[in-house]
Amino acid sequence: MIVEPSSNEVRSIFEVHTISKVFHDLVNDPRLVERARQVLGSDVYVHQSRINYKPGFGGGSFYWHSDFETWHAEDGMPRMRAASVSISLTENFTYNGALMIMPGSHRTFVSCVGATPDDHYRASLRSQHVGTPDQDSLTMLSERHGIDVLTGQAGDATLFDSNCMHGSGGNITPYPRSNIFIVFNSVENACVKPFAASNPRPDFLSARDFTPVGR
Ligand SMILES: O=C(O)CCC(=O)C(=O)O
Ligand SMILES: [Fe+2]
Repeated sequence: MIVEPSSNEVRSIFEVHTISKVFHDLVNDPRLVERARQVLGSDVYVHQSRINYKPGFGGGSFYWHSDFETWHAEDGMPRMRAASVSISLTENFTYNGALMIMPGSHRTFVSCVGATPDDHYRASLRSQHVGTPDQDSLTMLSERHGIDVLTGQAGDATLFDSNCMHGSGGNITPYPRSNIFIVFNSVENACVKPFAASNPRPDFLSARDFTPVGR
C-alpha cells in the first residue's frame, strides 16, 4: 500500500487480485481476458494489478509516463506485448483527475534520461521526480496525437497499450476517482532481467508467476 506524499490518504494498493476474491475473479473474467488475448495474440497473465484511490480534496497527480518504459527498464519486460485495463470504480469526470492519454503515442518509444536509482519504486510510486519523459518529447507527442480524457461511469472499462503516453492531474474536487488497473502481458513476453536497473522490483509490482489467467 502506498500513501499520498502530502497526507496519509491511501494512494495505491497493489496486487489486489491476490488479496481479494472479488478481484481474483475479475482478472479471470472472460470479458476482460478474451479481449486481452485477442489484442495480444496469445494466452495472458497478470503482470500487475493496482487500485488508485485518488481521494477527493487532494488525491495526487500521476505525471506523464509510458508504463512500458518502466516495465522494460525496471521489470525486464522484453517487448510491447502488454495492455492495461482501467475500470472505473467511481464515476470519472473531466474534473476529478481522470486519466489523460495521447492516442497513437504507443508507436513512439521515449526513453527517460538518467540511471534508475536503487529501490526507486519506494519514492516513484508516491510522486515521480526522476525518470520522467522530457518536455520536448511530450510537446511533440501531444502536438502529433492530441490528448483525450477518459471519462466514464463506475463499471466502464478502457483497454490501452502498454506504451501509450498517459498521466492524470490531482483531484481537488469532493468526488473521489477510484480506478482499478489490471495489466495483462503475453505469456510469450514474460519478464527477464531488468534492462536498466540493478535489481528487479518486488513481485507485488512485477509478477514472476506467468500462469495464464481465465483458463
Ligand atoms: O491512476 C491514474 O490516474 C494513473 C495511473 C497510472 O498511470 C499507473 O498506475 O500506471
Ligand atoms: Fe501508467
